[in-house]
Amino acid sequence: MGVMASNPCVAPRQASVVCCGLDNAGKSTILSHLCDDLPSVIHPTPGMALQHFIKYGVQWRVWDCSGTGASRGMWSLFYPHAAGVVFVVDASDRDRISCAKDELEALLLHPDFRKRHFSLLLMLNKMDLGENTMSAVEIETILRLKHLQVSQRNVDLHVQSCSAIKGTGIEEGFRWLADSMSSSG
Ligand code: G3D
Repeated sequence: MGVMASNPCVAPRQASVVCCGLDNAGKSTILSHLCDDLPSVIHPTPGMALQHFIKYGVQWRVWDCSGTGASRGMWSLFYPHAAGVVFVVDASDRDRISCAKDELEALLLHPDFRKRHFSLLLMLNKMDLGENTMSAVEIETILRLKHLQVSQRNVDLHVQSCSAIKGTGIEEGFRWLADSMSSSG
Protein backbone atom coordinates (compact mmCIF):
# COMPACT_ATOMS: atom_id res chain seq x y z
CA MET A 1 0.00 0.00 0.00
CA GLY A 2 1.49 3.39 -0.92
CA VAL A 3 1.69 6.46 1.30
CA MET A 4 -1.26 8.76 0.64
CA ALA A 5 -0.71 12.45 0.00
CA SER A 6 -1.23 14.53 3.17
CA ASN A 7 -4.87 15.41 3.73
CA PRO A 8 -5.48 18.03 6.46
CA CYS A 9 -8.84 16.38 7.33
CA VAL A 10 -7.29 13.00 8.06
CA ALA A 11 -5.10 12.48 11.13
CA PRO A 12 -1.76 11.06 10.02
CA ARG A 13 -0.99 7.59 11.28
CA GLN A 14 1.73 7.28 13.90
CA ALA A 15 5.04 5.47 13.61
CA SER A 16 7.69 4.94 16.27
CA VAL A 17 11.22 4.43 15.04
CA VAL A 18 14.61 4.04 16.65
CA CYS A 19 17.53 5.72 14.85
CA CYS A 20 20.92 4.26 15.68
CA GLY A 21 24.41 3.74 14.32
CA LEU A 22 27.90 4.66 15.47
CA ASP A 23 28.66 8.16 16.69
CA ASN A 24 29.47 10.60 13.89
CA ALA A 25 27.56 8.53 11.30
CA GLY A 26 25.23 11.46 10.61
CA LYS A 27 22.03 10.43 12.44
CA SER A 28 21.21 13.89 13.79
CA THR A 29 22.09 15.56 10.51
CA ILE A 30 19.70 13.24 8.66
CA LEU A 31 16.91 13.99 11.13
CA SER A 32 17.57 17.72 10.87
CA HIS A 33 16.20 17.54 7.31
CA LEU A 34 12.92 16.10 8.58
CA CYS A 35 12.35 18.14 11.77
CA ASP A 36 11.42 21.75 11.15
CA ASP A 37 12.40 22.93 14.61
CA LEU A 38 15.89 21.45 14.96
CA PRO A 39 18.77 23.93 15.31
CA SER A 40 20.99 24.47 12.28
CA VAL A 41 24.07 23.55 14.34
CA ILE A 42 24.03 19.86 15.30
CA HIS A 43 25.65 18.99 18.62
CA PRO A 44 26.50 15.44 19.75
CA THR A 45 23.36 13.70 20.97
CA PRO A 46 23.46 13.32 24.77
CA GLY A 47 22.14 9.78 25.30
CA MET A 48 18.96 10.12 23.29
CA ALA A 49 16.87 12.88 21.75
CA LEU A 50 13.21 12.27 20.93
CA GLN A 51 12.12 13.90 17.68
CA HIS A 52 8.54 14.39 16.49
CA PHE A 53 7.63 15.45 12.97
CA ILE A 54 4.95 14.88 10.36
CA LYS A 55 6.17 13.82 6.93
CA TYR A 56 4.88 11.67 4.07
CA GLY A 57 1.47 11.18 5.71
CA VAL A 58 3.01 9.87 8.93
CA GLN A 59 3.35 11.33 12.41
CA TRP A 60 6.85 10.17 13.31
CA ARG A 61 8.25 9.61 16.76
CA VAL A 62 11.97 8.99 16.37
CA TRP A 63 14.45 8.17 19.13
CA ASP A 64 17.75 9.63 17.95
CA CYS A 65 20.19 7.53 19.95
CA SER A 66 23.75 8.50 20.76
CA GLY A 67 26.23 6.16 19.08
CA THR A 68 29.18 6.56 21.42
CA GLY A 69 30.45 3.28 22.85
CA ALA A 70 29.01 3.70 26.33
CA SER A 71 25.60 4.81 25.04
CA ARG A 72 25.01 1.91 22.66
CA GLY A 73 23.72 -0.25 25.48
CA MET A 74 20.77 2.14 25.77
CA TRP A 75 19.49 1.54 22.23
CA SER A 76 17.63 -1.57 23.28
CA LEU A 77 15.47 0.40 25.74
CA PHE A 78 13.54 1.66 22.72
CA TYR A 79 13.35 -1.58 20.72
CA PRO A 80 10.07 -2.83 22.24
CA HIS A 81 8.32 0.38 21.16
CA ALA A 82 9.75 0.63 17.63
CA ALA A 83 8.02 -0.57 14.47
CA GLY A 84 11.02 0.47 12.45
CA VAL A 85 14.76 1.01 12.67
CA VAL A 86 16.91 3.55 10.87
CA PHE A 87 20.51 2.36 11.06
CA VAL A 88 23.00 4.93 9.77
CA VAL A 89 26.42 3.90 8.47
CA ASP A 90 29.24 6.34 7.71
CA ALA A 91 30.38 5.13 4.29
CA SER A 92 33.69 6.97 4.71
CA ASP A 93 34.59 5.30 8.02
CA ARG A 94 36.57 2.23 6.90
CA ASP A 95 38.22 1.90 10.28
CA ARG A 96 34.92 1.33 12.08
CA ILE A 97 32.79 -0.48 9.50
CA SER A 98 33.34 -3.80 11.30
CA CYS A 99 32.21 -2.16 14.53
CA ALA A 100 29.06 -0.94 12.74
CA LYS A 101 28.53 -4.51 11.48
CA ASP A 102 28.79 -5.88 15.03
CA GLU A 103 26.28 -3.34 16.34
CA LEU A 104 23.85 -4.08 13.51
CA GLU A 105 24.13 -7.81 14.13
CA ALA A 106 23.55 -7.31 17.85
CA LEU A 107 20.41 -5.34 17.05
CA LEU A 108 19.11 -7.98 14.64
CA LEU A 109 19.71 -10.76 17.17
CA HIS A 110 18.21 -8.87 20.08
CA PRO A 111 15.18 -10.70 21.54
CA ASP A 112 12.96 -7.66 20.87
CA PHE A 113 13.62 -7.93 17.13
CA ARG A 114 14.67 -11.55 16.60
CA LYS A 115 11.21 -12.98 16.03
CA ARG A 116 8.84 -10.17 15.12
CA HIS A 117 8.43 -8.43 11.80
CA PHE A 118 9.99 -4.98 11.52
CA SER A 119 11.25 -2.54 8.91
CA LEU A 120 14.95 -1.73 8.67
CA LEU A 121 16.14 1.29 6.73
CA LEU A 122 19.90 1.19 6.30
CA MET A 123 21.21 4.63 5.40
CA LEU A 124 24.68 4.63 3.81
CA ASN A 125 25.63 8.19 4.55
CA LYS A 126 28.35 10.66 3.49
CA MET A 127 28.28 9.48 -0.12
CA ASP A 128 29.24 13.04 -1.08
CA LEU A 129 32.81 12.28 0.03
CA GLY A 130 33.47 10.65 -3.34
CA GLU A 131 36.38 8.28 -3.64
CA ASN A 132 36.92 8.31 0.13
CA THR A 133 33.72 6.35 0.59
CA MET A 134 33.08 2.64 0.34
CA SER A 135 30.59 1.74 -2.38
CA ALA A 136 27.12 0.49 -1.47
CA VAL A 137 28.08 -2.96 -2.82
CA GLU A 138 31.22 -3.04 -0.68
CA ILE A 139 29.31 -2.11 2.47
CA GLU A 140 26.52 -4.59 1.73
CA THR A 141 29.17 -7.31 1.44
CA ILE A 142 30.91 -6.35 4.69
CA LEU A 143 27.57 -6.20 6.52
CA ARG A 144 26.58 -9.57 4.98
CA LEU A 145 23.19 -8.25 3.92
CA LYS A 146 22.55 -11.10 1.48
CA HIS A 147 22.93 -13.52 4.36
CA LEU A 148 20.61 -11.39 6.47
CA GLN A 149 17.89 -11.45 3.82
CA VAL A 150 18.01 -15.22 3.71
CA SER A 151 18.34 -15.88 7.43
CA GLN A 152 15.98 -13.26 8.84
CA ARG A 153 12.80 -13.19 6.85
CA ASN A 154 11.15 -11.12 9.58
CA VAL A 155 13.16 -8.06 8.46
CA ASP A 156 11.88 -5.83 5.67
CA LEU A 157 15.19 -4.26 4.57
CA HIS A 158 15.92 -1.29 2.36
CA VAL A 159 19.40 0.08 1.67
CA GLN A 160 19.56 3.77 0.82
CA SER A 161 22.68 5.70 -0.14
CA CYS A 162 22.48 9.29 1.05
CA SER A 163 24.29 12.47 1.90
CA ALA A 164 22.86 14.23 4.91
CA ILE A 165 25.03 17.25 4.15
CA LYS A 166 23.49 17.60 0.70
CA GLY A 167 20.08 16.33 1.78
CA THR A 168 20.00 13.59 -0.86
CA GLY A 169 18.47 10.15 -0.34
CA ILE A 170 16.68 11.09 2.87
CA GLU A 171 13.20 11.55 1.42
CA GLU A 172 13.50 8.32 -0.59
CA GLY A 173 14.58 6.38 2.49
CA PHE A 174 11.90 7.68 4.81
CA ARG A 175 9.17 7.32 2.19
CA TRP A 176 10.17 3.67 1.84
CA LEU A 177 10.06 3.27 5.63
CA ALA A 178 6.62 4.87 5.83
CA ASP A 179 5.36 2.49 3.14
CA SER A 180 6.99 -0.55 4.70
CA MET A 181 5.56 0.11 8.17
CA SER A 182 2.16 0.79 6.64
CA SER A 183 2.20 -2.53 4.77
CA SER A 184 3.04 -4.49 7.89
CA GLY A 185 0.26 -2.80 9.85
P1 G3D B 1 25.64 11.47 14.73
O1 G3D B 1 24.33 12.11 15.14
O2 G3D B 1 25.44 10.17 14.06
O3 G3D B 1 26.64 11.36 15.84
P2 G3D B 1 26.07 13.94 13.30
O4 G3D B 1 26.33 12.40 13.62
O5 G3D B 1 24.78 14.13 12.61
O6 G3D B 1 26.31 14.73 14.55
O7 G3D B 1 27.23 14.22 12.24
C1 G3D B 1 28.60 14.01 12.58
C2 G3D B 1 29.49 14.82 11.65
O8 G3D B 1 29.36 14.31 10.33
C3 G3D B 1 29.12 16.31 11.55
O9 G3D B 1 30.32 17.03 11.30
C4 G3D B 1 28.25 16.38 10.32
O10 G3D B 1 28.25 17.64 9.69
C5 G3D B 1 28.96 15.36 9.44
N1 G3D B 1 28.07 14.76 8.44
C6 G3D B 1 26.85 14.24 8.64
N2 G3D B 1 26.33 13.80 7.49
C7 G3D B 1 27.26 14.03 6.53
C8 G3D B 1 27.29 13.80 5.11
O11 G3D B 1 26.38 13.28 4.47
N3 G3D B 1 28.45 14.18 4.47
C9 G3D B 1 29.49 14.77 5.12
N4 G3D B 1 30.56 15.10 4.39
N5 G3D B 1 29.47 15.01 6.43
C10 G3D B 1 28.37 14.65 7.14
P3 G3D B 1 31.03 17.93 12.43
O12 G3D B 1 32.20 18.51 11.71
O13 G3D B 1 30.00 18.95 12.83
O14 G3D B 1 31.39 16.99 13.53
